[in-house]
Amino acid sequence: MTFISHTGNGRRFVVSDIHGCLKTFRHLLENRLQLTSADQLFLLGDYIDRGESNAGVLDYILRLKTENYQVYPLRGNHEEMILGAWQLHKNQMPPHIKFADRLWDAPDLLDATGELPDTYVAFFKSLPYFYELDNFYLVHAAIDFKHPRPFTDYSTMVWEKQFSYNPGPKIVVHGHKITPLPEIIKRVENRSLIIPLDNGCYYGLAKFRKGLFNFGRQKEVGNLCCLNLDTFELVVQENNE
Ligand SMILES: [Mn+2]
Repeated sequence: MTFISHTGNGRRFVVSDIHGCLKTFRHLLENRLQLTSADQLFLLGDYIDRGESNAGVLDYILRLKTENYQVYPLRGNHEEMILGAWQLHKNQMPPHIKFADRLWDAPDLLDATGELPDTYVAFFKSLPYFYELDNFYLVHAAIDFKHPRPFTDYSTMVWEKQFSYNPGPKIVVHGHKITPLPEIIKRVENRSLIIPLDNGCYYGLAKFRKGLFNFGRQKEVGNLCCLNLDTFELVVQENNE
């Protein structure tokens, strides 16, 4: 079931591409939004890799769910990758090859024996590729509306970086492609049919800052953005890891 109804009077928030930045994510939810269990929180994937607190972000999301917060996480390409690597490892790898050698950037996810804990595997497997809401589609990367059955086109939904066609009427909110802040603000203000939310939060980490020249003006990336689906208010939280 991927249709999510707007229940009660709570707010509806969307956040994408947390990438291991737990402090920033918590500050956004707890201090800026003051999230309550009446609100719905949609997460567009890429919880892990790049930042330092990969396990921390997953544990926090799982804890919110346990505490009856209405959290709806989607699958990003980083979850797809780690799950694929894990399944390959379990099915095909000779036992002497450690899973850690196949992991890219999230060593803190592994237990003492170098395995991926069952709770994380179950979480990754549970993640859907999209949600449909009353006036929105939510997806990690893109939807190919020219595909005969777009919602079975899983690789586009987690990987595609080119996304420019949406016939409407529902707005698509997506992450995955780092988008400069002025462009995000413009798309939100215009209520565009395609709204990007990934502002490259992890570029606020010291180890990535030197990559910022790719984006021209530095102030335009490095924030975790949150969109209120009902008011179209955009909350921009600077990386504070
Ligand atoms: Mn991504």
